Amino acid sequence: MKLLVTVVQDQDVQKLLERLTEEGFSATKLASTGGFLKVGNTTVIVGVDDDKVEDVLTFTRETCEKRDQYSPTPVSPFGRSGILSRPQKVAVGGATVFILDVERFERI
Ligand code: 2BA
Repeated sequence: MKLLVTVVQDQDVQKLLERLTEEGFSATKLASTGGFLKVGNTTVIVGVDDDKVEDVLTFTRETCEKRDQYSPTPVSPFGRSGILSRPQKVAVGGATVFILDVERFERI
């Protein structure tokens, strides 16, 4: 069994959860915040059998979009805010997925 820990943009989470539920997967949604942009995102955790990992990755690819965002805090090329600072454009998503081995799973 694997645990997929997936960071997605808030705009995509509803589509992803609907798709996972339709396909019979259980998922848990956690509010989270990106360390770089310091804006809200969502972390979705899904426990699945090994042979279902690729299915979940496919649903994630199909529902989570890549978008450009600007860092809210100006970032200077010299590493701190200042007169030369300007907002930085970064490409966010579709999703960041960590795939972990699950040693044991119990539903009690
Ligand atoms: P944030 O940390 O807010 O990062 C948002 C986007 O900013 C990232 O998109 C990436 O394009 C850029 N970025 C992040 N750190 C950067 C840095 N040190 N220098 C320059 N640009 C940087 P994604 O890669 O799609 O990541 C989206 C969100 O996924 C992240 O939000 C974070 O919450 C999570 N994430 C990504 N990689 C992670 C990792 N290795 N460990 C833990 N969480 C991660």
